[in-house]
Amino acid sequence: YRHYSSSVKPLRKDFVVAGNSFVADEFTNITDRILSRIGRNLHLQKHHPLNLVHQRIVNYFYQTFLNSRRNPIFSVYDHLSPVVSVNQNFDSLLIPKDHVSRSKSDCYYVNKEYLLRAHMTAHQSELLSGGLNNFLMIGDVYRRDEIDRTHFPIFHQVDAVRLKSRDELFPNDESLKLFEDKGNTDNFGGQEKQSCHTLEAVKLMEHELKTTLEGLAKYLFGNVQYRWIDTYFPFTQPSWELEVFYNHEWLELLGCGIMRQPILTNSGVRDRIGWAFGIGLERVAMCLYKIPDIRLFWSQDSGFLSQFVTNDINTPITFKAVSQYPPCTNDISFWLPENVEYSSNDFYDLVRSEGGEIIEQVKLIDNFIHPKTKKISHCYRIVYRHMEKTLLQEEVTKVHKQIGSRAVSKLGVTLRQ
Ligand code: FA5
Ligand code: MG
Repeated sequence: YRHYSSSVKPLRKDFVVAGNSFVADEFTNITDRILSRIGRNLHLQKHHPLNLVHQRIVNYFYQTFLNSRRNPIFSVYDHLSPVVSVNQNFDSLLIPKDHVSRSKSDCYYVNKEYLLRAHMTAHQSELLSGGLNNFLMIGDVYRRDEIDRTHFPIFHQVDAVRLKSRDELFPNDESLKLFEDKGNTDNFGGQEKQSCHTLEAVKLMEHELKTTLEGLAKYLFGNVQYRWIDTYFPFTQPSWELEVFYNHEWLELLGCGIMRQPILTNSGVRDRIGWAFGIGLERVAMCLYKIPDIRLFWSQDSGFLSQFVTNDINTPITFKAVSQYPPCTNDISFWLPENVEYSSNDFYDLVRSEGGEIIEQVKLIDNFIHPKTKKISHCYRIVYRHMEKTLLQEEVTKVHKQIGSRAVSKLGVTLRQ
């Protein structure tokens, strides 16, 4: 037996994520609560609303893109492990080394080499290297974020890639080309195309991409109003977002664009041009079924799940709240530590770890710098609400106090009275 005295913690700690063991290092910031949800795979659970949306999106691609024998051409990858390398999630997608999306305060790192994927696009390069031309990638993605009705640190995305050769894009004109030799493939946002592409190739790809996605929006939501917004992604150029007008507001449904050519060439694809997009499943399901709170997707309560049992994935379903229990709001104020780095996302994770399911919202409501000492004070409002019962103030007080003392011991803050 090896004994550690209680004051000396082993420096190297082994732990298991999705069936593989890892050694913690200074990058490790996954919490037990996050770990415990890996493998739930809500998108694969029969009759789950996210599974209904998943199936509808796959169906749309199966029926829209057929080969000459009338077989679907898209292949579906929905069992990919959520643990990916830094190379998969960022480098392979040309995301700059100093890009903010890489930071520890935005991502869940397993250690300095691996993280829980922050988007399904992380799998693009490996599937391209495998020689695929048309594919969908579906799974759970992980981002450290604020906590409210529409944000949860785990959500689900469908990503798609479609590549076309010169002959497929211009079957009737031998003289048209995909590429022109302009050498420069840098991505300076705002340009209408990458310099290696011909304008005619990009315009045709843009047209197919946009018609496909407008068709998907109609297939999901019926006749909705939509609009295209120019945007920027490091891995596509040009890039767009599709917004739909639903339940009286504009909703960002997806991001998309023409794939940056170096991603293809680095994966061994030299003779094709591609489009890609990524769409969030929770957003779609919340609108489609009028689900008011993103935490409901994690409910194992039959009152929730039984509402989505159907033999026809296209049946209109409107979620009905089983009952509404009152919220219980408590504030907490503290001085930030002076010599240690502090990020609000660390506090949000701590609140979620301590309070679990009864945390509805955490919001920074006051940020104050003491004029003399220059110390910084934060005040957060925490809304507690149980999905299935009325919370008593004394139960909440217990959790709230525990959050306070954990913030002191783990984050080095000093509570204010
Ligand atoms: C991306 O994740 C890109 N990888 C999408 C992409 C793929 C662009 C391929 C181009 C080519 P973004 O962070 O905007 O982009 O997320 C894409 C979609 O996921 C959003 O439009 C939204 O539907 C959903 N989404 C993003 N953040 C959240 C969130 N916090 N909660 C729920 N859904 C979210
Ligand atoms: Mg976005």
